[in-house]
Amino acid sequence: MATLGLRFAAVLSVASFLLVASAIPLDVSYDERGIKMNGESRIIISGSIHYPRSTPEMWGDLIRKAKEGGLNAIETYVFWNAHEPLYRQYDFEGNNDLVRFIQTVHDAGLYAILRIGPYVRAEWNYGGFPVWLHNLPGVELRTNNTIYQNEMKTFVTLIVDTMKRHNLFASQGGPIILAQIENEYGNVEWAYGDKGKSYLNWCAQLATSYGIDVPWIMCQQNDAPSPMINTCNGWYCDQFSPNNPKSPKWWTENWSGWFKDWGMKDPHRTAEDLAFAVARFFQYGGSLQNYYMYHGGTNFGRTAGGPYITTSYDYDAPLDEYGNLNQPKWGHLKRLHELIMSMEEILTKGVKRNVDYGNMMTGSVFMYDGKQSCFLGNANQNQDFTVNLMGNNYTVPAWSVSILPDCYTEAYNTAKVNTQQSLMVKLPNEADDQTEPNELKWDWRPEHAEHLHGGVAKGSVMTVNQLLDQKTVTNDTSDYLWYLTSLDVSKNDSLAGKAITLHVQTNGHIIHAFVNGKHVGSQWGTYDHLEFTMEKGIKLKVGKTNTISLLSVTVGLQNYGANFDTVKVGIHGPVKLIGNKDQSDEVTRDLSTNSWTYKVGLNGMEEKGLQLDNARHQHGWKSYNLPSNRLFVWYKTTFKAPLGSDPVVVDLQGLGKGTAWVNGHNIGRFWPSYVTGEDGCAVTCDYRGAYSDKKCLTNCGKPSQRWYHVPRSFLQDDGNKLVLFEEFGGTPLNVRFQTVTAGTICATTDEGQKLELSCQGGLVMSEIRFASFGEPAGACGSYARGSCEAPDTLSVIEKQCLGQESCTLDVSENTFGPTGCHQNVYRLAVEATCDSP
Ligand SMILES: *[C@@H]1O[C@H](CO)[C@@H](O)[C@H](O)[C@H]1NC(C)=O
Ligand SMILES: *[C@@H]1O[C@H](CO)[C@@H](O)[C@H](O)[C@H]1NC(C)=O
Ligand SMILES: *[C@@H]1O[C@H](CO)[C@@H](O)[C@H](O)[C@H]1NC(C)=O
Ligand SMILES: *[C@@H]1O[C@H](CO)[C@@H](O)[C@H](O)[C@H]1NC(C)=O
Ligand SMILES: CC(=O)N[C@H]1CO[C@H](CO)[C@@H](O)[C@@H]1O
Repeated sequence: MATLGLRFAAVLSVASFLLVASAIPLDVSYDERGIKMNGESRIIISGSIHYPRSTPEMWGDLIRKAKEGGLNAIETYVFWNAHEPLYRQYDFEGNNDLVRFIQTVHDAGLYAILRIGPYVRAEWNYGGFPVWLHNLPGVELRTNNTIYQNEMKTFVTLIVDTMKRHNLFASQGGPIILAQIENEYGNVEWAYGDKGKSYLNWCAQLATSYGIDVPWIMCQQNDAPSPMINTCNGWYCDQFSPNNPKSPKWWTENWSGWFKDWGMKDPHRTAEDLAFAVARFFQYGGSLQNYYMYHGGTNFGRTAGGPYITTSYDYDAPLDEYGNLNQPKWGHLKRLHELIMSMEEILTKGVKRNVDYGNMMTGSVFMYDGKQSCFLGNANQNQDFTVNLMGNNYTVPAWSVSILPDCYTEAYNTAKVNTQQSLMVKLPNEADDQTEPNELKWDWRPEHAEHLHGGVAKGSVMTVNQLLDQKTVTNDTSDYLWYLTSLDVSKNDSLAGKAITLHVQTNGHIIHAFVNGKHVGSQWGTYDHLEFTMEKGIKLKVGKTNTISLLSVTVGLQNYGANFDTVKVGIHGPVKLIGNKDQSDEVTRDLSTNSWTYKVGLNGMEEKGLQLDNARHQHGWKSYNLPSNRLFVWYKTTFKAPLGSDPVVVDLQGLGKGTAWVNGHNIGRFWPSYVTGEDGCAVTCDYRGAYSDKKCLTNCGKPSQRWYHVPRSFLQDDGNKLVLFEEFGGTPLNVRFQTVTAGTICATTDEGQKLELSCQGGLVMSEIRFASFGEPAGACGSYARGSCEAPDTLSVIEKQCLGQESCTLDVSENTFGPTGCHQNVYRLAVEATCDSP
């Protein structure tokens, strides 16, 4: 964290140097067809990469892969609570270096779309709002409220001014071609009544007042006031039309997959279906679309929203969490992007004629300057159709779009994936001395909670006769809040001699309950059920003072919904003791208005800083008697960075729940003990039919997140430190560092196509395990030969590809020799193993 002035001065000198070469102002305008750059109509294919979800060291590579994947723009939100975590204390460093991120986009020659919000949703903690904002007296968020509007204006102005100062708007020669104010407000506006409408207009006026000379958008806002452009977010947007007939048809969030919460299986959206949605959007006159996400990345630290959003934000995006190509999705879309871009002029300027073949089968012919381009779209989910287009017959598989750039040759069909598939594997850390027997050495110490044993809580913030909302007390500076109270039980007390039940009602997300220093139970809710009641049998000491200590733990604050900011969290009560529950002599003692003392955070973290790289308290760690099944334990170990440049993950299998730090960097919450349900993972995934996040699931009956990303830039060559805070009593004995890379690559490619086979991260093809050109069947891992094939296929591929990182094959009889088959089109199936050279 630095003061703003200093930081800006430092960035300015670098940025102004970089900008010299390319600072040519661009005039950005639009008409109903789309965006115009210096008067020229353009197609924009953009992808979301959120800068705080990766590191500056990763940005260049991610953006380069996005460009290679055929994108011409990168979109990001701006994250208010990352930049102003505490009131007027700003952070624009490291992962939060927004200027550097936009500059990196610019350096790659791409455009940028800046969605300022400042509300973002994004499965980001509290939707991007800082919690201090909620704690301002009299404030109401996202509505006609002066206190809120003043703060929003201060922040948005800061961002706009920062971008201006670094000449980052297109009108200044920078990359930003569009900006967004608010976000999906249309989804919730009803809940705010007239005040909501008035706020919406105020947002539009605020945006316009900046005079940045690039268009402003408002997504999911079908009453967007002119000149705000209403845009679509969704899995499909082909049927969308903006409220203002002068606005173009733009798609700001095409969900490339879906996010995951703790307990959820891995969602997958197939390459076929995603390509189908994109192709249809352009068939129906769209001219700007953005993948949400193109790279999802990681919710480092406490940035995961929620509640219950996992640390991984992989999203099944074209680039995986670690920045690897997610194949075949990345490559299948790349071909589509290149084709759409090659048709830019005709799509943005051409006249369109639609043909309706019935049964949700449609054709579109674009005509311009004597040329024509065609789309054949089949939205029927189980029937293939053969249709006649300009005298020729074409078969269009169910749920697919064929693109014929000259209305004659089918250059692409969304259901025919001719790109390789990569199966990623995790490899052991060969750099670590302890690879034999592959165990890390651990030190441990308990979390010291003196207040559990009747001591006075150090650093307690307050004592009041009331149960308070957790975020109001903590300002969300920690996940942890102790609610502490005590009661005297005398011999003549009506509770004495009865069986006692402790009853705690909480609004979430986890509680650990202790009575007289003894753990009596832990419980948590789920993504769908945040509130829950805990009931545990306890023992009270008669004639003595009894302490009741409840640790309430948040797992990311609510980020979505009307008035989501007011959703309660923590123990709101009642908290009761029930004697002889459900019997005729039942008695209840309500403790909700007892004297409650509040203590924020953990001693090990807030007081001792055990997680820090240069922890003040090096003593007190033990290396013997590693605990098993003990709650609230700190663990630490050292390890060597894995060799090479492949992404690094840490496998936390065996642990319960907590937080992990590598060299002082918080790599996020872990919860591998949260196992997904057994059912719902079909063996095959049918891409046909409308996608939903319940389709094509994997990872049933397994930890919802077992591996955690450790960015290379968090590591040094030697002596790396991993610190864990374990809340549930899991064991670190199975913890391993690993690298992620493509282990097996497979492809089935039609004759006439070019197939690029490629390992990632410096690996080479060490074995061609299967190759057949003819009529092969089956899928990756279980390919089978057909009745005919070109006999030399394997040797040709071995000659071209073995020992290579990548190779390109012309899939034809020219390359492999005659197949002896009698089909119209032959296919190549190939499976190769990638290994270190
Ligand atoms: C919005 O707030 C302004 C002043 O803060 C007030 O004059 C106006 O009546 C409010 N509009 C609505 C619809 O509440
Ligand atoms: C297209 O299909 C129709 C109906 O099956 C057939 O009559 C016609 O001859 C075909 N046209 C061509 C060019 O193959
Ligand atoms: C939370 O913020 C308020 C001011 O908004 C401050 O008075 C209070 O001390 C803060 N609490 C913590 C635990 O930081
Ligand atoms: C219980 O006993 C204590 C003294 O031991 C006395 O002060 C108190 O009033 C008694 N309470 C009741 C409810 O009888
Ligand atoms: C705006 C929009 O297109 N929303 C769509 C999002 O995706 C779901 C599921 O396919 C559709 O039902 C919505 O219409």
